Amino acid sequence: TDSYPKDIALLGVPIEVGASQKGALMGPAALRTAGIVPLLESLDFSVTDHGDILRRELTFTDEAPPPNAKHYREIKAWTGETAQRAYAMAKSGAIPVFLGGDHSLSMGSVSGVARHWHAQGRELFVLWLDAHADYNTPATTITGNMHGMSGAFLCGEPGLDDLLPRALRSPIAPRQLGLLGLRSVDRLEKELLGQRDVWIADMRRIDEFGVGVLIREFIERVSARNGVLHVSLDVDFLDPVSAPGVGTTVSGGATYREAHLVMEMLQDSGLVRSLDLVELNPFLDNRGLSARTVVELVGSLFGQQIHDRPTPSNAVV
Ligand code: HAR
Ligand code: MN
Ligand code: MN
Repeated sequence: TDSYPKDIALLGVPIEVGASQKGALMGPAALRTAGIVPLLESLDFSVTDHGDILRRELTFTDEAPPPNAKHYREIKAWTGETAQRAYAMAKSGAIPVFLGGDHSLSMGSVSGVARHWHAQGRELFVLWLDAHADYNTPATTITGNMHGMSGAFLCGEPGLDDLLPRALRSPIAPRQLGLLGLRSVDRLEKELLGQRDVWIADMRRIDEFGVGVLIREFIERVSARNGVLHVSLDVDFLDPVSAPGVGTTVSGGATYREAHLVMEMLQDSGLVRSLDLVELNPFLDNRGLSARTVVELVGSLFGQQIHDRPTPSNAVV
């Protein structure tokens, strides 16, 4: 019904304190080095690269942080700025693509785009491609790492209530969230998720039914509500064979082709209006392999056909 946007807006969000390991702040640079801009241009998008949010320009508050939320004040500063930038980018009509940075950046990116779509009267669905559920709260977390709390925050779970000013927040309902690729969930986190109407396809379900059947089911949930879709791609969704450059690898992840099929089917759906690329840690990578893999997936998501891809497509040079 509405035509697909021809503009893509890139924003680097080099945040790393939400993760347990340092290095994700180099993610945006690695994604650019791997050629994300020329790739999107080759697919006929008009690309505007807004550069990176600069840490030194953030505003830090000095309130007492809640318990069990490491680097709360810094993440609050990133989240506020990211949410405002995300809202403006979505409002411009472009497809915002957020280059991370650890997964705590999604607290800002999704809040901003959700606020835009809420104002348009459209429901925003969020597809979380991840080994982890990221559905901890300060009450359930074991580690206190805030990249493990993004999904719960976005669904309005308690414990981080002052992270974003109310005017910048636009919580989604748990039924608008889909988790694909799970294989590492904490006990209390699982208990909380079990009480919510989140759509979940873990690796066991992918093995049994195939990722194509599952992703079609989720796409149908979105289109049945005339919704739009935000994709949040955590590099650890992929098996470490294809993407070792991430701080929290978990074996048994999505294969290279499974991940591409997800992207190709999302492209066919025409529903994707924004994207996070998170947790890439170039310090841990193998000669750019993971950055290249992610950029290739972006190609499939935005219309590159398998028979139009260079051969060999993922050679490490
Ligand atoms: N569930 C664990 C925790 O809360 C691990 C979270 C790891 N998160 C990421 N993002 N790598 O998915 O600490
Ligand atoms: Mn994650
Ligand atoms: Mn993860």
